[in-house]
Amino acid sequence: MNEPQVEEVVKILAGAGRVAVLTGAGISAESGVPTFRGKDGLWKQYKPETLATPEAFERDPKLVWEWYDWRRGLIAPVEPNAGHRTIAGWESLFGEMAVITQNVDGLHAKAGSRDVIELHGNIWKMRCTREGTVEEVKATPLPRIPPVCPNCGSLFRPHIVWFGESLDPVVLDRAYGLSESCQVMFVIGTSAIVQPAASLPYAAARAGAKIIEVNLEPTPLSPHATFFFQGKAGEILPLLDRQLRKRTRP
Ligand code: BJW
Repeated sequence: MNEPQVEEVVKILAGAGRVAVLTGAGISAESGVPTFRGKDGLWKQYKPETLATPEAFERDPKLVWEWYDWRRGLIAPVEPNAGHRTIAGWESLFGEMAVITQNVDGLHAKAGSRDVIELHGNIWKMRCTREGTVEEVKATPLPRIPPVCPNCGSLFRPHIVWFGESLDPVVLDRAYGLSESCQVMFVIGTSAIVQPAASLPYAAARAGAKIIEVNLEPTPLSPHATFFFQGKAGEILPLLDRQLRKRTRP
């Protein structure tokens, strides 16, 4: 890593009180959770339109639930990695610190982050298609596919935001509020193309925040980021953290 760049970032972080972190599938990749795009991504094997749209669910709820049941089984034994843990540790370092994640795996909370805004929902939750009630169900494999609401017998659906669906306006408002009030925004492990999440770093930058991107590869955001660190989140974040702690607590 470029040492003067690390030094500069650490200096900025040491003086920052309000930090926001936007994460994507790449932060969980080192824990063994597949990403969506890229050579081993989920969308290489499965078509989003057959599995991650409301139309797909209407057409074949059993197929969609089988896919989610498989993913839930994959994620259940997975542990947060050094990237998630470093981010969780920052809650005690910065006055205000929030995690805005596109991930549905729950690994930020498992790592100890307390303020996590889940833009695209949570794979451990399901929602009644009739009543809109949300329930957390951790069983894997699911005893019945597709699952139904115990109250009214209607189909449950994954509590996840699919393509073409709007994000929860309360959740999105909070994400914009944090983006527009932070001094530093980390953007970690996201291809930075799925809207409206991809717009948050630009909103932060317009409001004066420094943008620090960490990714294995450059993204459309990279030319606009204040700093771009190329590499694994699970290596880069602990390194920045060590340097920062050396500086703030010599
Ligand atoms: C590492 C690493 C390591 C790997 N360390 N890095 C404006 C323009 C055009 C289109 C639209 C628009 N506004 C809305 C749309 C439509 C659509 C959209 O954005 N489409 C784009 C593809 C263009 N958006 C929507 O439909 C959203 N709804 C909406 O806006 O409603 C209003 C509206 C609708 C329609 C039109 C206009 C307005 C909803 C989006 C919901 C996204 N849902 C999904 C699937 C959930 C299903 C599930 O999980 O089961 O959420 S899509 C999928 O992508 C998932 C992710 O959260 C999301 C983002 O992916 P992410 O996290 O970036 O992952 P990857 O795989 O893409 O990238 C991983 C990155 O990590 C890579 O860069 C690697 O290099 C890196 N990496 N290992 C660091 N170790």
